Amino acid sequence: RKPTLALIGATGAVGTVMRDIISSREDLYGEIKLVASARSAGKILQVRGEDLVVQELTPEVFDGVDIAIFDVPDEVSATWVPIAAERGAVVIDKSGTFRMNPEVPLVVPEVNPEAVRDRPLGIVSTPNCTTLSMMAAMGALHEQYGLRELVVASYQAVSGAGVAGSARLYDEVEALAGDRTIGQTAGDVRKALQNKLGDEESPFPAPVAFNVVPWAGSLKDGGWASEEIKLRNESRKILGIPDLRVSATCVRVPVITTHSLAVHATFEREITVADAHRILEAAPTVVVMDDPENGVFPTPADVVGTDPTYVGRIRQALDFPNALDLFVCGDNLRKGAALNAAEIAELVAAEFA
Ligand code: 11C
Repeated sequence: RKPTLALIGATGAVGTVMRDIISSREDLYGEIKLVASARSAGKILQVRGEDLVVQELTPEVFDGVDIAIFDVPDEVSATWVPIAAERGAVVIDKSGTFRMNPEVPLVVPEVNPEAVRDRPLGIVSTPNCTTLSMMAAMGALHEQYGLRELVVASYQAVSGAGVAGSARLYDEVEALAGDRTIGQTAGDVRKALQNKLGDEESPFPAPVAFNVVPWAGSLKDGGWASEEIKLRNESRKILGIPDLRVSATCVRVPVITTHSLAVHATFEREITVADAHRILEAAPTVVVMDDPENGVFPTPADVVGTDPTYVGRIRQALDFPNALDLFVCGDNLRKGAALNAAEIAELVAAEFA
């Protein structure tokens, strides 16, 4: 039997990509329901070439649903994921709410697909897009060389903050464009944005156009940003290395979509650039773009809208034994969010075959 699928948060940044991904991959589903808040209910959206009316999020909407993919804010997931699970759906949740719950598997199909079956609450979580951007590559290297430490700096796209994040960067770029005096005096970018955009709300704590912002998420103990803590905890859980040493600095950059990470990874034994190339080239969802002599490396502009994890700038660390430095790019809305959730849904759908 083909399972019934519900997409909750169907109108958001990830929801839009999700509809596209579900429409372009193997069609494993019977009925598909699109679900969103009361504000978006009644809209007509397309999936698999069909027009569907968006339904309001209510308990009854989950009746008859076998698999429910949630992409909604943490607090909405906290309320509604248990309701969907109680009504019999296997829930795939993109929020941060359940990821570290020991009874909820946190799944990246390239790394720990078997974990999807161990779901006592009927809930499977999908990781944060920053963590996900490096997991396929780091999982492949870990399998053969044993990962011990990760030191990471992220370069995160604004669409990580949803539709409002992309809108803000477009607005800021438009507001600043054409003035070649901007960006040369402290505070002039802020002032120009205030003049042009007034008090329009930004999801970012500083201008993101003509700038980089060393902050993503909310404040945690010790001055850490939530995104940095997620990257540490989620990497440990997905890779199954509870004592993995992780330190991260998460930074927002003026890129619409595709997160990048500069990774310094230490392994149990020596690993050469050739070893890393061999392993990563054999990993089905990883693309190696690494030819320094010809200026070949991944950038968000070349990666956005595609599915793989791209790795380049692979170097053996000069002063640190058993360590590699590398640069990873991944579309934060596709593998970072919708694609990973769709791949988990496919693992669950296979149980209905
Ligand atoms: C960002 N990674 O780029 C975040 C968004 O825990 O899923 C996703 C937050 C999360 O802002």
